Amino acid sequence: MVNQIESPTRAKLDGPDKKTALITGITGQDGSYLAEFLLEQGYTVHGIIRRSSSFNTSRIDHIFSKITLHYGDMIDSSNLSSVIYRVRPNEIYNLAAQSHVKVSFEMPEYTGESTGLGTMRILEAIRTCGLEKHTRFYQASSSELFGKVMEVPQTETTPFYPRSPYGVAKLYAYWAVKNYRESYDMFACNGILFNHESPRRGGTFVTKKITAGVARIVCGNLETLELGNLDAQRDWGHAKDYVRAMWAMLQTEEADDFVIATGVMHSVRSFATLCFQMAGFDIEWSGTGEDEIGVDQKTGKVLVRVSPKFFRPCEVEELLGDPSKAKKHLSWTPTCSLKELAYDMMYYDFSVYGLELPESAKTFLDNPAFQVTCAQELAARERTKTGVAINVRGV
Ligand code: NAP
Ligand code: G4F
Repeated sequence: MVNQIESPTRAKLDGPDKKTALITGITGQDGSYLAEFLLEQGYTVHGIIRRSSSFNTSRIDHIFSKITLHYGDMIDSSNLSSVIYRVRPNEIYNLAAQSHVKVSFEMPEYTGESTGLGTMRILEAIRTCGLEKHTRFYQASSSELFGKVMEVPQTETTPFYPRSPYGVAKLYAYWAVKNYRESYDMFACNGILFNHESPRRGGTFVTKKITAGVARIVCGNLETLELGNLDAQRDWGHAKDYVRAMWAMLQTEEADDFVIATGVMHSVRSFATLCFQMAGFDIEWSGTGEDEIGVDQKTGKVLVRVSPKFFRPCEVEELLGDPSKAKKHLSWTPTCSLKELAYDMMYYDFSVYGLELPESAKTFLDNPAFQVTCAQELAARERTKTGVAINVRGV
């Protein structure tokens, strides 16, 4: 596979109907699924990628030859303006962010710069390039805005109460989007997305930590999985479903903000229980707080223990979204249940560790015909192993 990073000349104008999209954060979980989805819709897809001392494109290697990448960073406004000026996108999806809530307590200023001000930089670049009537803008807003929730479930009108530097940065970005919509009549939308996961989820988010942890325990690579707050509850959906909603928001007549969620909430403990059960363990929980453990009933082995090092200075205890507005105005509904999501992630992580999920895992699925989404990723891993997928970049 031979590819190039775009040289700094202006992009050619495509045919009248072919739309061009620019994705910040294209190397992330959502960016990679969105790029695939937009290619399927016939878009020309550009993405902004950070310079890294090691390859950071594993999630997009399988579409590398179909997209154009530009080096950039959310904290470099002249670079962002220059990319936007050259690409003249019809749609910008702003997904780039320091997206880890716990890390934001350790890097509050950088999180504010990239996740908060970064959004303002893009909005201002659209305006100064004179593209405010040409470019539609999607902002990756977050259910972390609701933080210490003021009502259950949360809707587009629920008051915000962020509980981390990440949430505070996203709040700034949320209001910047509203302000530019009202001030300059820009088509700019906030997608207030609740947690969404997938086989491509970053390894330090709790669902992926659990699914990969179970696979590592099965293959003998990990003794006990250490987690933080097991009582936290989240409304978890599949990232593949959620990128459809991002696109749908930019296809409406009028710019607006939408909650995207499944409307169902589960605890970290119950997600872990489900995953261990899918792998054939009979896990039982005992103790409370920092002393709680999850033990395999067959062997007496401690599978999970709590470590305070994963606690946050301020916790968001529960998040539950009401996606009614998106259902009504975007005709959007999630297709993947929590059990299917867990199965998809477990199937992938087991394959990564050279394992197969037991046949009995399927009995947890309400729909036994469920097809895993990770066939492409697994094929890409095989190609990489055999040395076929070597990217040659234009630098
Ligand atoms: P992710 O996997 O962490 O991806 C983040 C992306 O942003 C990566 O491509 C990363 O590049 C890039 N990035 C980080 N800092 C940057 C910087 N300073 N300049 C340029 N690029 C930078 O996140 P995700 O789960 O796909 O989420 C996408 C967006 O949705 C984020 O804004 C997140 O905050 C938001 N969101 C996510 C969820 C969720 O549950 N997933 C829910 C609500 C909102 P590298 O690959 O080089 O690190
Ligand atoms: O998986 P998490 O790290 O996701 P969190 O904090 O909800 O943030 C994610 O979702 C947001 C949307 O609501 C996004 F905006 C954000 O970018 C990110 O994608 O943690 C989920 C819950 C938390 O309550 C955390 O305290 O799981 C709890 N948890 C328990 N043990 C753990 C762990 N979280 C992590 N990361 N690691 C643990 O060991």
